[in-house]
Amino acid sequence: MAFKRYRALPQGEVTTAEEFRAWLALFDADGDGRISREELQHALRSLNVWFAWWKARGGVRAADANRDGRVDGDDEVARLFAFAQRQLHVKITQLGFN
Ligand SMILES: [Ca+2]
Repeated sequence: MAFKRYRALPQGEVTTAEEFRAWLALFDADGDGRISREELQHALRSLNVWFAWWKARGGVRAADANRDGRVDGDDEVARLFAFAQRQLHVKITQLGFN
């Protein structure tokens, strides 16, 4: 598997939807510009989030407004960002650290 681990941002902080989007893009393994449940699961695992599979499923459900199974576009990314802040019990400033 070609998936690599990244340190997402120089300061390791994600405070805006744009930074969140840039961080998410690091996990877009197939490069299609959309985040699948599997890709989100990798992203959450990199943060040592517990129950990454379950939370990735919840995150895609919460964010996927048009129900195509992927998180894409400004609106859906913003919804996922809101979900991450609300539900993941991960301080958003920890995003980007491995
Ligand atoms: Ca979608």
